[in-house]
Amino acid sequence: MNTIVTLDEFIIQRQKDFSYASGELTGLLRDIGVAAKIVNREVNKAGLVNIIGVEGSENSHGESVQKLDMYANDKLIDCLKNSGECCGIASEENESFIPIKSVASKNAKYVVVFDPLDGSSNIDVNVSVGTIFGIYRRKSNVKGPCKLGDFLQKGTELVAAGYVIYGTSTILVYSTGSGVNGFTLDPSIGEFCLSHRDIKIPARGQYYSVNQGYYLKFDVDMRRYIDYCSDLNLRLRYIGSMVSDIHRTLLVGGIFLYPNTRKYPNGKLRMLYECNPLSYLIEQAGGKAITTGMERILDIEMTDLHQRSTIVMGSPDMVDEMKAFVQRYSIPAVSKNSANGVS
Ligand code: AHM
Ligand code: MG
Repeated sequence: MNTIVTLDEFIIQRQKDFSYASGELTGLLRDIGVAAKIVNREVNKAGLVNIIGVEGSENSHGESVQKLDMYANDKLIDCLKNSGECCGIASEENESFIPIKSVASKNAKYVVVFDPLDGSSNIDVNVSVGTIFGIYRRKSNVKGPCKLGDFLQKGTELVAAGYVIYGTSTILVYSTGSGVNGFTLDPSIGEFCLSHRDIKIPARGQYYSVNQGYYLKFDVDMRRYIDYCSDLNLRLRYIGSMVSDIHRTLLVGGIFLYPNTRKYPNGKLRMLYECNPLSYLIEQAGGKAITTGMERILDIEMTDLHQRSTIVMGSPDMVDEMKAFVQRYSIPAVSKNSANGVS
């Protein structure tokens, strides 16, 4: 008989592997797991209760906020506030970070960043959405409140990151820097159970994933590369929920792209809440993540909580090939400007 390993058992087991671990990170991960179960319960019954639909407010990016987003946001904040292991939170749904007063005189060492419900435009049509999170060790003094600088750290400083996908099954995938593991929620016992041990992304895959509807709004380099993917007979898959697109990419390989468009000249996806945590996971699984300017995502300096970036990530050979392709065929700056109608 196969032995079931629950998320809690696995986290505790892993803590024993690190002699320096104090248990705080372990506690945080467990609290995120609890919040994920609560959010999962509501996502699953979204069609039954009057919780779906636009709430009527706008988030800090000027986008309409849906009720389930706010529910997930509130639950994650509540769970983390009560944990006592976290001194501050930054959420995609909040303009500023939220300092947390120390609980039971603990001097919490970590800050948590998250996108509570990524892909929210998909909620009303029953397509998979997800929660993305990242954990950083604070830079400021543990005796005082957390500061902006605790959040504006490069992705290389992440101590843990993960996501939860609320899909055909609910799966939590995380890494603390020594590989990536996935846990599927067994609703009959209410536990996340180890189902995807030590995930390794294939070196290549059959899929490219990009919003092809924006094709004419992409730079010529990206258009050519997308044509090349099509010429290679790669299959196009684009869910429009980054967690779902990255989950597929992680398991079966492929390349995911969100280049700059006219509407989003710096790219749409947020560094802190989407690009960094998911790039960390992809790298931990053996993949690569760069900008369309060929810079490693995890090396990008952070200047703003809601900073955006372009992104190309996935199977290592495919990202390398994209880089080589664009470098080989890129139009020199002068003629590129004239190609875009700029004189
Ligand atoms: P969100 O955080 O507001 O849901 O936006 C992020 C989402 C990603 O999940 C997804 O990859 C992307 O936006 C889809 O954008 P588009 O519809 O422009 O292709
Ligand atoms: Mg998002």
